[in-house]
Amino acid sequence: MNYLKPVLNILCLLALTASAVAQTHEVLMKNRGSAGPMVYEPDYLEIQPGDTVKFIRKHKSHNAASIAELSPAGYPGFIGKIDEEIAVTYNHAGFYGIKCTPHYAQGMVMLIKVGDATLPDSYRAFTAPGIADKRFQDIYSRIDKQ
Ligand SMILES: [Cu+2]
Repeated sequence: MNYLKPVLNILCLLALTASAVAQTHEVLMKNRGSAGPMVYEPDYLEIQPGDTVKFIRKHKSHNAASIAELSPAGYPGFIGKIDEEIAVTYNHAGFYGIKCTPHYAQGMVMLIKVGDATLPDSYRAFTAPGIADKRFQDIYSRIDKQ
């Protein structure tokens, strides 16, 4: 039965490698979704450092851009072009707010949690424009219920 040991070692190694592989998560940019008009689906993601989020153009005239007030200190941020299917890799733990530039006040926002992080109080205190504020408060209440 000695032949089993190297096989088990290889299986363990494979399992460890698989869990360490970075993933790509897809977010749809839509004119309408289950939460109403102008949405990202999903509007909340929990990912691991090294993972990538790709924004898919389900409908036209949307983009994805970081929100300075809802980003960790020192984060350089990004602004995708309209209709660009931008892929963003997150290497550092924290919460990252995303907005569609033309539809920010119409509530087209989402939040990404990377790794181990606690939602900062400054995020709750920040008032996003228009419907975006209600959508963020809704996301925060879902996080609080976890
Ligand atoms: Cu949009």
